[in-house]
Amino acid sequence: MTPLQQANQLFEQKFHRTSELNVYAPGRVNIIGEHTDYNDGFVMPCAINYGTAVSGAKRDDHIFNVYAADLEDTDQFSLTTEITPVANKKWTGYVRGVVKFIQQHCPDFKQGADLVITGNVPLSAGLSSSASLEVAVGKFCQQLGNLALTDTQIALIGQMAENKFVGANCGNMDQLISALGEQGHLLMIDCRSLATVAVPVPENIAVMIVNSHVKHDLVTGEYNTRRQQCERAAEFFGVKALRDVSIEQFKQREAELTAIDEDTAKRARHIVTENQRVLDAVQALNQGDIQTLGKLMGQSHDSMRDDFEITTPEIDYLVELAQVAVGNTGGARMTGGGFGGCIVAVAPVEKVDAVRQLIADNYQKQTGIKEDFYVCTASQGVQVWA
Ligand code: GAF
Repeated sequence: MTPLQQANQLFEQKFHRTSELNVYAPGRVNIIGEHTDYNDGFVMPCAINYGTAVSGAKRDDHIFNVYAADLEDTDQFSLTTEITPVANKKWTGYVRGVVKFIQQHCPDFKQGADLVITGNVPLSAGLSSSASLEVAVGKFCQQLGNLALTDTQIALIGQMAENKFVGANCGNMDQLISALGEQGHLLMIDCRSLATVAVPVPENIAVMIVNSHVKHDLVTGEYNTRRQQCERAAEFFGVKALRDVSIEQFKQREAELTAIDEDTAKRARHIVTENQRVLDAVQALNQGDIQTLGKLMGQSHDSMRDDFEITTPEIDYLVELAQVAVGNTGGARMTGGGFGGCIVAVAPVEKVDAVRQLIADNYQKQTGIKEDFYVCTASQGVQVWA
């Protein structure tokens, strides 16, 4: 059963009526361009065939009555009083935060609803389950209230909810791809101008995701530290964001920055070179050159491991195995925020079994952890179903 069918069914069971509005928003995997989004740079993710569904119907009051089916938990709040966070119930922040910031755009939005939420994005795996929830809830509200909001605005509201309500200082990539993804395509996003370029996934090429099932507690703290280091580097170069520093400009002053703060110099080197790798990857894909894409993914991983320092031994090992299995026909790298989560591998479909097998034979033996392996489809962004 799809998440939407499930949400529909659960809605009927829970509220004894038929849902009037059904929305689905996907998670994402990032092919290349990591931690570049909050540096106003470039990313190239795709939406995946795992996502979050919201089914609901209007109430005749101003209450949002929410059932999170997967957590078997509920939340109620009024749209006519100030919306505030609930302690120790993190998931409610994604819903409440989105509704709160929608009201900042559309102050007349006070329509109550009963809602059921369910999804199949693996949680805490770095595949953007929270962004897909934010975008699904945002789209639900837009449809419910017939609000003049574009999908891009909904994505940015989701990011704002995460930054200012949930308290995670993320960039805009995850929400944008969940809102704007295109079936069969990767989306190159300029995270400053928000311009997008859809790049077709070449025929016969598979996008594989391997969940390491490693998650470190320090994710939020380390993520914020990386952001601060990037901001410090931008200040050093006298620019708004590291997006504005070319590789040549970086090299000219690299030694000077290293002498002041070596870590900051390394973080900047990752961002400056990663932005270029995204642009090169677009070009390679447009020429159907998967070998070059694979090389760029490998360089991106090395840069995340050595310069940005956001990988773990388990993730490095998974990447190594995937790289051995795909050889020079494709590539592999860590994907997402880091400190665990998933790797992504791209290669001709006939390589899928070899990648799956090599990892199945070795990863658990080496780490004691069993991985999950997915072949995913580049999918459409947020959608409304009658
Ligand atoms: C997380 C964040 F939410 C994104 O904004 C992005 O920075 C990503 O890590 C790293 O590329 O998913």
